[in-house]
Amino acid sequence: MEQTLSIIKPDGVKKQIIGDVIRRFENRGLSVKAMRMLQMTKEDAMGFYAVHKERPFFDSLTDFMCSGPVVVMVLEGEKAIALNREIMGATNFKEADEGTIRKDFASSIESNVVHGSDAPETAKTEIAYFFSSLDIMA
Ligand code: DGI
Repeated sequence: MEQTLSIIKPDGVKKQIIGDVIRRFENRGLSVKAMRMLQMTKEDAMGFYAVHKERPFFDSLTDFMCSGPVVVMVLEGEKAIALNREIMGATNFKEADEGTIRKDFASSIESNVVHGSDAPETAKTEIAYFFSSLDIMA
């Protein structure tokens, strides 16, 4: 069993597709082990995406991520990190496979509805960014 961090980004919350997104995870065997709605500050978003701080889109990305509430979740399952990313689809929705969340709901490369950790080490640090071990169900 593996855990990963999932975020339904501000565009997903605004589009009122929280339920649709979680349904897709659960349909594929991922279980929600922790969940919280919050609104990040600019500093929170900059910290979360620090790995991208040299990228030209960093300011825009972090503005977007604190533009409204998000839903953060810990998802658990077999190969949860890769499975979550498969369900999400490619970063650029134009390149995303049919039936993925981003293909069906994203409206730009930035407003792409969901975030998912990309490796075990990042999953660990991203989960710890939002949750304490007491928040995560066994
Ligand atoms: O792990 P991902 O979210 O699929 O992608 P990532 O970690 O490479 O990038 C993080 C987010 O940054 C991504 O979901 C959307 C945004 N992003 C990535 N590449 C670009 C971008 N935004 C803009 N405006 N332009 C980009 O080329």
